[in-house]
Amino acid sequence: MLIRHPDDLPSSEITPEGLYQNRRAFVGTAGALALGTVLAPSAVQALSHTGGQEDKVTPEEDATSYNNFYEFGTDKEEPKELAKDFKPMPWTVTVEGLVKAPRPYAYDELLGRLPVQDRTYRMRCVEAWSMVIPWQGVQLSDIIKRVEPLPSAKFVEFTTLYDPKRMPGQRRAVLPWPYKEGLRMDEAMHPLTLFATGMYGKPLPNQNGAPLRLVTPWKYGFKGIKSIVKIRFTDRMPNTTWNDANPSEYGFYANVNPAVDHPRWSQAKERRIGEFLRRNTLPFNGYADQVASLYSGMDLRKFY
Ligand SMILES: Nc1nc2c(c(=O)[nH]1)N[C@H]1C(S)=C(S)[C@@H](COP(=O)(O)O)O[C@H]1N2
Ligand SMILES: [Mo]
Repeated sequence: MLIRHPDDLPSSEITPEGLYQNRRAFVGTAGALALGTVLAPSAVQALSHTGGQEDKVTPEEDATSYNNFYEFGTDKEEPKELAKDFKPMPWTVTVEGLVKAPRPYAYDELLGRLPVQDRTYRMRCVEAWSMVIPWQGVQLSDIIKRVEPLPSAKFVEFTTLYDPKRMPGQRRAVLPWPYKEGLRMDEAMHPLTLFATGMYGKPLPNQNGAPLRLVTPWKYGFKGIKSIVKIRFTDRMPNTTWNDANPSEYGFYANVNPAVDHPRWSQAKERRIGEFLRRNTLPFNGYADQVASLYSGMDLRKFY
């Protein structure tokens, strides 16, 4: 992510047209998930404002073999291979900070009986490629309500597992471990924001962040922190890994914005995996109707 310009990406970035699948509408199988939950009525119009262009679901094979997960290697092909023996369960998420009862939650205790959402979202990576992924998961707002933050909580910080024995990429200091991300409380409570537990109707593959990862579809892909073991509520804007590693290139907000260039390349266009011609990148990744009001009055060139 720090090193390569999008135009230098290997041809493996571009899916051969032959792999292209013509699946417009994905019908989810929430029952395949191990949460013992009910499928929620689709409260949110997930795909909207495609800028006149069609959105097709990215082939599962591409979404599970071209990954960014530095805990399992810095090359896009490495996570699938290096994470294949990772055992995500049992899993515990520690809830800390400005919350009524800070304590560890077993995975099922945190998520059990919350409605499972089926949401097909566009994902736009800062490296100027994009995908369309059918996620299953729970609204982060439902989890936050369950753990009862205090009114003084203004931000939420998320932390990935740190365990170099299980995550071989952590044996090298390619990033300041553990990986961290954060959201403002209103972003975390927004109905588009998911904790994904599955994709393509199956439990989340290890390389995609098993057993639990964040999905905020109006933000660049790096916000989507994987394999989350800690949720901390705070009254101060938390540090984030990419901002710590390279503050001039990655800000806290990370809202998809075609008008604000990355210092080393433009964000105006993107290459959808599986397509040849580039598409125009849309403000807030096409979710402006749902989320732009969160940022009214903010200078989005300054708060990138
Ligand atoms: N813990 C952790 N989470 C992470 C990353 C990472 O390296 N470590 N990479 C991020 C980046 S830059 C992207 S683009 C997405 C990629 O998600 P995917 O592999 O499921 O497409 O994961 C994000 N979440
Ligand atoms: Mo990314």
